[in-house]
Amino acid sequence: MTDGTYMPPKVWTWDAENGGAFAKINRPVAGPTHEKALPVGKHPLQLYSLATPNGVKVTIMLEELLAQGVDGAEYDAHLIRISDGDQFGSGFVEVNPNSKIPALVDRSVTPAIRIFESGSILLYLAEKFGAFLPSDNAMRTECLSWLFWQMGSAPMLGGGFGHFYAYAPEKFEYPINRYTMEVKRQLDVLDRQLASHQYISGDDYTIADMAIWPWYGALVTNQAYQAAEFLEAHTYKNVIRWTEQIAQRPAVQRGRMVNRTWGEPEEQLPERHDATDFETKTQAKVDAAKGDHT
Ligand SMILES: N[C@@H](CCC(=O)N[C@@H](CS)C(=O)NCC(=O)O)C(=O)O
Repeated sequence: MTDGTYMPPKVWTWDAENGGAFAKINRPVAGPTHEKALPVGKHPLQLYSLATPNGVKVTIMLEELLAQGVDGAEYDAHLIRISDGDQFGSGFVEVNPNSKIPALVDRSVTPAIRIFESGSILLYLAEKFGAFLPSDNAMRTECLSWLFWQMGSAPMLGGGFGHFYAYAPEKFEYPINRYTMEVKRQLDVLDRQLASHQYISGDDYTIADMAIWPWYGALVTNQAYQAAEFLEAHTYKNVIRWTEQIAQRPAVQRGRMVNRTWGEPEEQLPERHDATDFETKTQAKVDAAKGDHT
């Protein structure tokens, strides 16, 4: 570094202590760091996750399926603490070689099927249960276009804008400008689409909404990066209308709680193994029970 200008060396070397948030878990290599088998619960679907926007997509889908009476969608949701490096345990890497949540194992089939990447998981569940993905070819294609739009766009929001606006060790104008420009463009894409459509891909609520809502809904309601004012989120009126509409769905409210270990204790359900856990095993209930016994 001279005059504050970074000159890349001939060959990059790994500075494990670069000071940024998540520096502890970021590595330039893949594969497991330690031996650890994954727990397996009693249900056909085993989810290994955390309630980040990528994790919440899947728990919303599973809760929506159960709300429709799809018993085969019963699931165990095991907590993966990514800040502790659980995603680098050998068992997790066997399910997702990319070491990122969410990861799902379908044990209702033999041999069991592993599914990683949230978009792939949503599509797998939609096809397996014939739900939240239109059957008409044109509508199905539109839905999948938006699903894949999310997969390509959200890294600009999270890894680009969110990282440099909220997490980088210093505020750098260049990347913040670059990614703010892109995120505002993406919000405008959504806002224009939602001006003439109730849901992202048309009249029906689909896996495209489930994929997009946890990221862009959180952004415009100031729940991600505290950036709503900076981005003038209130100007994306159609995105806000859609965000609020989806937030009212009981399955969405349940899905948001699963594998959540921060925020209000009554909104945290660190692990979910049964539908009744929402009543009996929230962090608020656990804390209250501890209080009763001490
Ligand atoms: N494209 C992936 C992204 C998954 C992802 O980035 N997961 C993050 C949490 S939101 C993670 O597990 N990070 C841990 C790590 O990078 O080590 C998906 O949609 O499933």
